[in-house]
Amino acid sequence: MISEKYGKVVKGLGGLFEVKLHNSDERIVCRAKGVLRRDEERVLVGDDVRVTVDAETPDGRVISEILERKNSLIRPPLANLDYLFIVFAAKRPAPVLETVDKLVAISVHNGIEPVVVVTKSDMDAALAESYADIYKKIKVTSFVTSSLVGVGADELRAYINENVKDGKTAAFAGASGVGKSTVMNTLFPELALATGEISRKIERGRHTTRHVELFPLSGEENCGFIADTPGFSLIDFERFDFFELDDLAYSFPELRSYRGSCRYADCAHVGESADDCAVARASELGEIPESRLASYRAIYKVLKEKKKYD
Ligand SMILES: Nc1nc2c(ncn2[C@@H]2O[C@H](COP(=O)(O)OP(=O)(O)OP(=O)(O)O)[C@@H](O)[C@H]2O)c(=O)[nH]1
Ligand SMILES: [Mg+2]
Ligand SMILES: [Zn+2]
Repeated sequence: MISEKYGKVVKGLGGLFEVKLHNSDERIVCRAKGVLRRDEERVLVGDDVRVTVDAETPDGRVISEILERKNSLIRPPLANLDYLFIVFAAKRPAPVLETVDKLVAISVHNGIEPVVVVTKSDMDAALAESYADIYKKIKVTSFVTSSLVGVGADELRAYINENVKDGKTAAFAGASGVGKSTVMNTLFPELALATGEISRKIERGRHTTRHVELFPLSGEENCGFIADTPGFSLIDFERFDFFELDDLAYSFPELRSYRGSCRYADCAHVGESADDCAVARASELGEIPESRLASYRAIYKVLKEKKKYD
């Protein structure tokens, strides 16, 4: 007897996938058919899939189709995201805002709502607030938290409960050791995720979380899902999801309103003088945060180089 079931992939490890069936608590473990194990068409956590079940064969559960995706990311490897919580610490590890801004740009480019979470405010509350202010200024929802002294958890939980529902999916992403798993445990203690130490010498995380996993936020039908993901290392950014140079300015939302205001229609807003470039002018006036423009220009340079060789 062959039957078909539909569900969402919540975990994938060593060629086996765990699928939570729609409108049910039941989870089944299955493999994926050949073509769905290859690079471009690989099954991702977050995928809605059809599973073909052959009751007569052992191993007879196979993901036979990936249903249409809203979006998919390479890092973190997830499909159908609605929200990306971009997590970085006020200190230890010190944030690299260019990396944060890459994640914001990738979210915007893929139609995913970016949300910034600054952790470890107990280490330097003023610094944590100043980071959050950068993102508030450009109208990205931002939170300041400390899992150590219990700051910000109620606000963040309320935001998640209000928005991540009706089958929507959110993921926590960021460098290793910033406290992604810790903050998720503070928000939802029943998750009981493993958390790790920070190396004293190099002030980096130790890659405690090893795989992406999606957790239903309640047992209710059509609840929301949140994912914990392994922290990035710097090398990961070499193999990042990226997009065309021409799409970059659109992925920095605060630049959009200056479109058409520079002296030259094709102004790339890189290194132009404030006389010619409305973005440079806006930055001098403090309308655009300095670090954001610096990130934009750094990413521009990388994409421009890449375009040359494509
Ligand atoms: N001072 C302070 N330390 C924190 C806070 N949140 C987490 N930590 C510590 O930071 C370290 C790393 O936390 P994790 O939650 O494992 O970090 P992660 O982002 O999940 O790291 P990976 O799984 O490797 O990506 C642990 O030692 C935590 O105790 C915080 O708010 N304040
Ligand atoms: Mg973790
Ligand atoms: Zn310009």
